[in-house]
Amino acid sequence: MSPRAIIFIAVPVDDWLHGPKTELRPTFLPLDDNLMLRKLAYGVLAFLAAPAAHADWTVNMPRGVTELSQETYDIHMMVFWWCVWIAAFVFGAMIYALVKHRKSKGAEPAQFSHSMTAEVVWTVIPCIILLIMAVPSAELLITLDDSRDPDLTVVATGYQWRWHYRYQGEDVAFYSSMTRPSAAARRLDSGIDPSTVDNYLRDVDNPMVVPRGAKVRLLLTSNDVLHAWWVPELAIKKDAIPGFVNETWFRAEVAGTYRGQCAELCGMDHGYMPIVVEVLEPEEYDAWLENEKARNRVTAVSGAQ
Ligand SMILES: [Cu+2]
Repeated sequence: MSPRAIIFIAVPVDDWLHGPKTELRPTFLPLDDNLMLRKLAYGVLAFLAAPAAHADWTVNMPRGVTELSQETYDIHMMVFWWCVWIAAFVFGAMIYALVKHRKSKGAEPAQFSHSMTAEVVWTVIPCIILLIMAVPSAELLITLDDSRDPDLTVVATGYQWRWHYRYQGEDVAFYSSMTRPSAAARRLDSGIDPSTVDNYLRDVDNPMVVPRGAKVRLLLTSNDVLHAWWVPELAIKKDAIPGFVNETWFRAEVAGTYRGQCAELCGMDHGYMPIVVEVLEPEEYDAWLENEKARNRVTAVSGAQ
C-alpha cells in the first residue's frame, strides 16, 4: 500500500437542529499522488472560506430578539470573559510556578505554613468578582420574573406530543402540531430525504402568533407529563408542569419566525413537538386575530348543529 497522509477538510453540513455549519472531516491522501498538493491547497482554501460562507455558524447562544434576551446574552458574555481571565491567570501562575521553581533547578520549598495576607486576598478578590456578576444578574432575574401588566396573555399547554395555545380574553384557541412533511419523512424507511423537507422537525401547522412590541405573558402548564417551552431567540426555557402554572413573559422587538422545541424529555415523541412563534406587525396581528375568531365561531356553529 502506498503511504498516505491524513488531512482534515472543512465540509459544509446542514443539520436540522443547528442549521448550516462547518465540520472538519478526515480525508486520506495517497502521498505518491500528484494531486496531493492540489487537494491539500483546496482543503486549506475551503477551510479558510468556510466561516465567511457560513456566517450563521455559531457555538454561542443567540442574542435573540427581545431586550431581555440581549441583556441575558450580555451577562452570559461578561461571566464568560471573567471565567476566561480567571482561568488564564490561575493556570498561568500555576504553570509559571511549576516551571520556575522546579526541583531540577534546585528549588527549595518555602517553610511557612500559613499566610494571613494570602488568605485575605484570595477571599476578598473572588467576593468582589462574584458581586460584580451577581448584581446585574439579580436585577435581570427580577425583571424576567415581572410579568405584570401584559398586553396579551397566552396559555400554552403541553400535550404528548403537541402544544395547545389559548389566548386569554379572546375566543381563540388551537393545537400546534408538527407538520405532515416532517412527520412523514421521520418515519423509519420512509424513503424521504429529510434534507428536502423545509424546516425538518421544526415546523408546525398553527404557530403561536404575537404582535411585535407587545408584552406577552405566557402561562405554561401541561395536560400529561413534564414538558418545557423553549425558544432560544426569545431567551425562554420554562417547564410546563401538570397541575401547576408557570409564568414568563417576552416582548419581541423584531418581526419574524422563531423556532424552538420541547426541552423536557416527555416520552416517545419528545423530539417531534416543535414550537414556532410568529411575530407580526400589530396591524397584521389584529387581522390574524379577527380571522382566528371567525374561524372559531364557524367551528363552534358547525359543531352545535
Ligand atoms: Cu414535550
